[in-house]
Amino acid sequence: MSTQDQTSLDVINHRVSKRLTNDKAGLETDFLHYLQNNLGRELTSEVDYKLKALAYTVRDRLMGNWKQTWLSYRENTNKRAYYLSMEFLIGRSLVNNMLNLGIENQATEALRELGLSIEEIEEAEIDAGLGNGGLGRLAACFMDSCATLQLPVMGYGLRYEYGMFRQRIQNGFQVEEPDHWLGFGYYPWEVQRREYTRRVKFGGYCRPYTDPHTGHLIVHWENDEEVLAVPFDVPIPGYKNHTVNTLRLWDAAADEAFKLSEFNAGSYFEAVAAKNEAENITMVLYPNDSSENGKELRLRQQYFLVSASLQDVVEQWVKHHNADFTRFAESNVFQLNDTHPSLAVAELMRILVDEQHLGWDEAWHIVTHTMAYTNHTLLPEALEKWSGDLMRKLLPRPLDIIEEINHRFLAQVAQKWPGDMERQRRLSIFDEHGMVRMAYLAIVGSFSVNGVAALHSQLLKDGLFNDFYQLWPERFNNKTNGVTQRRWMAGCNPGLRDLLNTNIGEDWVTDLSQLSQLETYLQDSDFRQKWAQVKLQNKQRLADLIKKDTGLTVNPTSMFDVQVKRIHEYKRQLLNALHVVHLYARIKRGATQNMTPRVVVFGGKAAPGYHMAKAIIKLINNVAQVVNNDPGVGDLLKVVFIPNYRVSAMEVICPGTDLSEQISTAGKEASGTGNMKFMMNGAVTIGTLDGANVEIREAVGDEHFFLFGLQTEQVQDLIGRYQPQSYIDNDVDLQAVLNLLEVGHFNQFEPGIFDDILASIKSPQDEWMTLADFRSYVEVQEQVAQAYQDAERWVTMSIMNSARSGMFSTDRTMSEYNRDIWHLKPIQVQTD
Ligand code: 26W
Repeated sequence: MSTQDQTSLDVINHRVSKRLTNDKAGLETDFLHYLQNNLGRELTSEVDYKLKALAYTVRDRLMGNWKQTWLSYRENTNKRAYYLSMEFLIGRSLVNNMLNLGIENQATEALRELGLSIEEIEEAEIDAGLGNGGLGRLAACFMDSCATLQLPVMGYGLRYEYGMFRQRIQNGFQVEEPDHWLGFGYYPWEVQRREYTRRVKFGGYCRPYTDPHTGHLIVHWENDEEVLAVPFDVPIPGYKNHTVNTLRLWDAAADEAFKLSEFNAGSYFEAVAAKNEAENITMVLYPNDSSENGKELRLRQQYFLVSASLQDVVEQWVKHHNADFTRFAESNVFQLNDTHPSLAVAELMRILVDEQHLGWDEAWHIVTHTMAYTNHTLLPEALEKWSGDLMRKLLPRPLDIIEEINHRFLAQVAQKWPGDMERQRRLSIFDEHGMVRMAYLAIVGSFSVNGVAALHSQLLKDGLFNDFYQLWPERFNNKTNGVTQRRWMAGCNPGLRDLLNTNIGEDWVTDLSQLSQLETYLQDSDFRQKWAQVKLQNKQRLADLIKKDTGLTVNPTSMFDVQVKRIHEYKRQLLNALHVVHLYARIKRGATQNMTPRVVVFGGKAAPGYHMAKAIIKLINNVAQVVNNDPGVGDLLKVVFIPNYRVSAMEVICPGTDLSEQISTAGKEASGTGNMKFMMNGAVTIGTLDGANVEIREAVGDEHFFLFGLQTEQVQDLIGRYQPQSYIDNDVDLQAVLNLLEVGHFNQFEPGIFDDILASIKSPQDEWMTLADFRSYVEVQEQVAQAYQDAERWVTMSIMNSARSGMFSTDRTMSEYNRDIWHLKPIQVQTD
């Protein structure tokens, strides 16, 4: 292009970008432009169109900075990080993007002028539910914080056509419905980038041959089927800082030209139908958290993610560095979100050795200096293992490579512990049944291994990964989780946001430690009153949601006692349910003196194949049915199961909560992150010493935290000699509760449906030791109830929880990942 052309292009570009103003008038013009000129709709048309018009208006304002960010990173020779995750639980994006752009108020005003309510439009956005729970939502919070910290981090994930299933409650049972979140149109926040399409291999076999020119042994992966990986990019704006990072989600597509030519004319139909097999790969998110099921399609998904993403990074590198890999390791780092993307260790070896023709040692040096692994669970049933036979069939070359990695690794083990065959057996990446232990592959291939809360990281070193810790102590570290206060306070709790802004300024939005200033307001009665008012308004908002979703009317002056999270035995929704039955029994026998009216709220999805979890949902709903319809109970107790718990529901739930239930069996919850969202929004926690609860209690002080239950060590000591019957024998309350359940008080016309639940908690084999903690839970719940009646004491606790929640921002978490693992330099995005 001539200089002349360039100058006139600059002029035009300038004009185009100046057209996009962030004032009310500019937003209004663009909104109407999209609604009328692009979508062909009127102000009176369906809300979906107005949402789309507003989303495009907002997205336009991200595009310039997105490109600038991309350019700054490309020009820059500094290091970059890639977050590899099978899940990104994004939720809605409209409010978040407007907030980070700083155009929320102007947009609200612009729409008001047109006679529209922005809330109604915001409510119409469907959650991008591309994740199960904690691990997926954590990835989304990380992306937000990295952009805000101006860190050059890119997310890589899968663009599932069906995200987390929608949960409907029918006659008290969970019913799963497909979540076709993309609807008929497409996702307004994504941009397809076909030009970066990659090809991923499956099947076939390996054939070694000698390069005639160099004499080197080369392995060819042949006769494979290739699936196209088409990237869709989602912009991730930082908070008012011009940075817009990228989340790249891969969509699987068949290579039509290739496929059709393979078949003769007679199999045309089969050839077209075969497209399905390729496109199936990104069809649906597996809805299991914490139990792996070894399905072939899941393995395909994992390899698809890893292969497309690594090819993407390596090909860009080759384009700009002419296949010189000497600086690759110091310029790139991959963070593996649990073991789900741990095939990355083998795949990067394959790319470097087979495709870039590096020697094994050089390639291994690169891999072990660029891979970092985060563990999110200690539960044995959640630890991934893949059958070697399945891998041989689907991924012959990566399996070869894993065998070679293991071979060399075990030689190292033999050197450190000569003659210790037992140790070699224990540490082998392949178990005695030829299954590949994915966590071991991840550890052997990574320079960093971290847990997600202090206790959890300690337990990894002491237990699960102890052998590896002895071998490589320097690899192990802790990174306590967090959540982003942009979404989980500023976005979802406008009442609190305004109160904070007027009293402590706005810095807390990017520096959550500023919340400690709240402690200076503890004696300020005007402030305290406003604090209580905000909470009450948020409880009214939650009450409205409950009314809309369940039909039940609840009183917002009652204590709102909330447990929302995936349904799992280790999280012990059952313990909470037993307490509810206990309160009900108390009311029925008239022991209501001094009782605090409560609304006990549950919410969460059960994995579709997890029978016990589904039975727990049914139990909660049946208890709710009986309690809520008993005229003798009234406002003293209401029980709610909110259907279809998801990110956007939590945005209403956490601001309106008084009591946060974090009651897992000690040592089982890696961290928890819901606990942090509640704390920031001024809820008080009742919890065990588990996961990040330990650090929450340390931060807020034990007088502002309700602790109960066995500790990790006590739980471990009890294994093998746990006798639930002894707790029953010594506890008349527990007897009364179990009796109501056993006589079928909550399932009068459904005999036997809770037998499995009863058997499990009464079994000496009950891993979760629910009955062991019943007495201390009930007693501490009584202390909670009394504390709530002392309104002044409760306000103090509420303010203190928020004030001391500063360290639970993912801004802190990401700074620590960067300081200890990534070593990236923040990059200020240049704007004109
Ligand atoms: C293979 C099936 C499967 C799928 C997902 C196994 C395990 C998982 C995840 C590890 C489950 C998960 O989300 N774990 C949660 O991660 C959060 C973020 O670190 C923690 O806060 C939670 O304590 C942990 O349960």
